[in-house]
Amino acid sequence: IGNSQQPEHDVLVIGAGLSGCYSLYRMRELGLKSKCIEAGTAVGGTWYWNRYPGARFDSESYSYGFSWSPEVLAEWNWTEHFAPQYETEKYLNFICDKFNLREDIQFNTRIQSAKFLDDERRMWEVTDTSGNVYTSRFLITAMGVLSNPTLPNVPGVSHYKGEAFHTARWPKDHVSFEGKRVGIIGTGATAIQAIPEIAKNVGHLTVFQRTPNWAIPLHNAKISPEEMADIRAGYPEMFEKLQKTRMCFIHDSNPDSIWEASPEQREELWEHLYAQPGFGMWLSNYKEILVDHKANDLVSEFVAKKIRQRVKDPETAELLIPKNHGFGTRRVPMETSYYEAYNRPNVRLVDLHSTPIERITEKGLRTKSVKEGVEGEEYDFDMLIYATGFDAVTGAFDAIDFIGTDGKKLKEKWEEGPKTYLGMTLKAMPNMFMVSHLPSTTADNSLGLTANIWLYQIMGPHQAYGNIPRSIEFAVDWVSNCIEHLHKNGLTRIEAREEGVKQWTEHVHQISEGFLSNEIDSWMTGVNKNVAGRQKRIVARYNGSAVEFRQRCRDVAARGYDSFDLA
Ligand code: NA7
Repeated sequence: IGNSQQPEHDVLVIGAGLSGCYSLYRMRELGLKSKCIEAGTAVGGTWYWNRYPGARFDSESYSYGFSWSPEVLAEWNWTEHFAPQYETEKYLNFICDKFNLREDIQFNTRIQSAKFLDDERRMWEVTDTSGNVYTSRFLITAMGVLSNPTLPNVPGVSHYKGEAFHTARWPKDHVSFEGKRVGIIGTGATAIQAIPEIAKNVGHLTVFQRTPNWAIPLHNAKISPEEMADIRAGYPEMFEKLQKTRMCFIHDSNPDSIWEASPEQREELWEHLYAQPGFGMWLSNYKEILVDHKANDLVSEFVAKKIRQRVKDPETAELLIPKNHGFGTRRVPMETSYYEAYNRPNVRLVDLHSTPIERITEKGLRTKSVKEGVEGEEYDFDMLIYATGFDAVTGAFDAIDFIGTDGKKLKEKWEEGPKTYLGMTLKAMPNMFMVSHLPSTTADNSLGLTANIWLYQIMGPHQAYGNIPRSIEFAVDWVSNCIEHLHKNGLTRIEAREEGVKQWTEHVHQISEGFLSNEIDSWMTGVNKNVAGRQKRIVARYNGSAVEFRQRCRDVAARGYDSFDLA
């Protein structure tokens, strides 16, 4: 521990995923005494914990990788257009080896509380769950947006005696499905990746679906060495482009209006996009589809038609087609033979709307009847898989007692949704920076609400979202430039102002107006029915373009951070 006036560290980073590792790299580059604390046994964050079958990117691998190291770009080869979990985990380990980052990472350590000490000492006192205390001038939270898994709020979860896994806590050891009766709860982006993989090797798989999602084909493929050489040669151009697109994806936005296209032209565009790899159907669609119910109905009907074509049993197909939300208004899962999995004789879909889960039992689970003529059933399983998602965005913050200068816990202050300045800083939490939370996307309605704005809302509270590593790089660079500025000017305290937080939060709310997604429950609107206090929709994300978000943050830096209180 440092002495009572001087902290032990200049910078403490919480989390050793993509954002934590890059933060550590940059802080060490500045010559600051830095330490990173990680709950897991190794680096990787999302790509360490989510090792369930089928886990992979749905942004193009080369567009997801870091851009800041020419050596890494020159040496690392991606082998698939959408890399699987293990390849990404290996990638981050490769970076940590290369820059010796691991020597400053402490594993197996979970942070419990973080308190800003009085203004004289100007440091954070951080305590882990074993009671060890760390002091640091600056605190960087790099805990991820989707890092706090949740189990279903049904009785009996602890009673089940068979093998049970949450997809975000998947074991490192091989899990065999051979000949087993497996039940999986959830049909979000995770389950939609896992189900076809599990179905290949399982005795019997029962999928419990509450809300169906509009999934579209990923069209993954291997990358040959020749293709990788071409990708590498195109890196400068590609990264430049990613700085210009609203969501930092390689997919171009589409300025065209659906109302100026004939039915044949629409069909032609949608067939083309449906056959494209990646998020094109979501990001390169007509500009109205995420803001205009009528436009959204048309594209939803196209995707419904595809589901009907691909699923042989008409009743199952109808259950898989969302009826209460339109295409793209929730996070669009990307799939590889997901719909075809239901054509296998050993896969069954159970609709939880007609028979909700009553309880988890010792042997499996029991559903109950809520509709006349549809009976509940008793299911026995050898394995139960919870693909039930996360307490997203602010969940990781709620799991730690952050206490600022006003003595209040952050969790209490964010009950009505996060309030941030630039999505990276907070009032009453001096010297704390958030680099991987939901960046509130700054959608600018005056530009016209285009399809691609919405995705932005994913990273940290109120930060620009989209292709997450692009947002991470920007946030980490902005924070390190800020810390460097403070250091050079002999400043040891920075705090967002009430006025700044108010304006930013209003801006975030204002730019999110008009999106159909605001009318839908999902983790992106902060709703998690399994968590008390997460029943109400909030504006957690920044719905504007990354381009504008960055410009606003750069302007603040260019003015010498004069919108902050500095001392
Ligand atoms: P999601 O997208 O939050 O999906 C969780 C799924 O689990 C979803 O289908 C839920 O149904 C279902 N769920 C949750 N609780 C229950 C209960 N109690 N009973 C039945 N079904 C339940 O999480 P994912 O892990 O799939 O994806 C998260 C993100 O990770 C993803 O968007 C990517 O960005 C990466 P519901 O929809 O709530 O009715």
